[in-house]
Amino acid sequence: MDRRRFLINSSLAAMGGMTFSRYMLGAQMHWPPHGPGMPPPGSVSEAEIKAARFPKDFYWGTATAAYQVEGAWTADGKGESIWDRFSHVVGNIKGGDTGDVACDSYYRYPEDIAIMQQLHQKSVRFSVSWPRIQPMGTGNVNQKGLDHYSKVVDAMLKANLRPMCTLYHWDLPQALQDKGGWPNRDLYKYFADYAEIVTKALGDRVDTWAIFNEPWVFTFLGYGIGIHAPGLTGIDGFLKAAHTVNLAQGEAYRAMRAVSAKAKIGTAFSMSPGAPATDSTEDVAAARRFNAVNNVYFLDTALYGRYPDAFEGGIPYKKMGFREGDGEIMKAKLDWMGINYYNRHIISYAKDAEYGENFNAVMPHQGPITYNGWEVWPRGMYDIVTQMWKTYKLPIEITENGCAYSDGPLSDDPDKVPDARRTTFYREHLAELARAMRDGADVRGYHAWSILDNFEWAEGYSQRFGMTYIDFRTEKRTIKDSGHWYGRVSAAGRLDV
Ligand code: IFM
Repeated sequence: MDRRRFLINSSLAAMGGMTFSRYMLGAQMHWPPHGPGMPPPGSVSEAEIKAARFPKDFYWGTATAAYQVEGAWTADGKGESIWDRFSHVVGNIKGGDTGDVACDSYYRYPEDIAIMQQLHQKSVRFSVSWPRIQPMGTGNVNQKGLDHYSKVVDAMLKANLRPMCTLYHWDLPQALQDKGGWPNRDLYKYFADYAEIVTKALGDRVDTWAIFNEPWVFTFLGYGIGIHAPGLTGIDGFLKAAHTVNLAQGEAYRAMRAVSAKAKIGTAFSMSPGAPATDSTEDVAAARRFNAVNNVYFLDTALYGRYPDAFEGGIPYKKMGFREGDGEIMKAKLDWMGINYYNRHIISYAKDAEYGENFNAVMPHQGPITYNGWEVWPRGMYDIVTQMWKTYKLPIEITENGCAYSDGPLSDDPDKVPDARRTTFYREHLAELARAMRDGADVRGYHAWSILDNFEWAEGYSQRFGMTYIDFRTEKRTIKDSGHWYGRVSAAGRLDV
């Protein structure tokens, strides 16, 4: 069972009695209907696979995040993060796992980069840990933290990898949580200071930046329903956190731009196509609200300086702590948008008297299901990329796409990890991406999540998303069959390899 979705579904309790949007697994839901003579749901034809072509300068890449791979949680003057604090509380993470050691990539990054090089990679998405740079979240800069990332970036460049740096992938300094965390509006200025510090230190070598990773996920799961750090619940907290993050995105953008004119600045958004369950006016409007809150709640704010229409009954400005002039602060003329695509939803109207998103979002189980219960739906890649391209005409990078399967090394051949389902997943999603590009979408790169099995947040080490198997007792890395396949694809620019 996908615990994240399950818990979102049971969020009514977590929200202290208040109702909120309902995200559900739809094990019984078959949508759209399919019958005899139709291709297996969600699959992509061999003809499409063969037809897929990618430009020569396409950025073939993989992605990771600091807390999920680095370990070394107290090394070299690093401060405590909300994930250190949260994972150290028994019961928060499956199996009592923590990111204290994770993949040990803080020390083993040369080995990880060598794997990427072996797999003909051209881009690597990684994140900087804010508490390594500013242990208390404000003020004093920890030079050792900056030196570390400087070495990492040099190693990436030496391996001919484009470093794509994410400034915030969820590990807020605990000292800032002690001041109220993201619902505290002051954080938008603190974050911009941090963004400036990192851009000054790395901006001579890094030119592609993601300000945030999945702002909806970390504000909703962390402050709305409490299954991620810092584990808080409540509608007001979520709305306020989201608003501060929107302000921070604009303020950080300006701080970074002032340091580097050549920086290409975007954000990695979690996005999911949401089709209405029927063509009734109510379901169609509900699907629009789903798109507003789930996909573009942090994008329209940047591009237009205003919130999208996410709630029946209007935008709850008061609850958000919105002040006059905030529209201008939120604005950020992003150079590109990052799409993290994992699955689709089917949306129907649901009256939610206390709030106003008023939809049910169901993840169908029509396609194959991965180890964490997510439906495999390659067509969703085409749908979301095309939708975003047509709406915004901004260059796109796929900043994440991937799947959890538990395959491990063969007992009689420990250097081999057959994971055919993951290869099929990537083949079909990439074919759908190529089709979107053929139909006009300007997509510059693709980052598989992830190069390594790693710490999957509340799921600990139980979910393996990597193209490289990690033995978490020894930290031995073994490239899975899917990784070798992806290496051939990256070298050839084709999927029929
Ligand atoms: O592991 C996460 C990542 O940190 C953010 N996007 C989704 C991935 C898989 O759940």
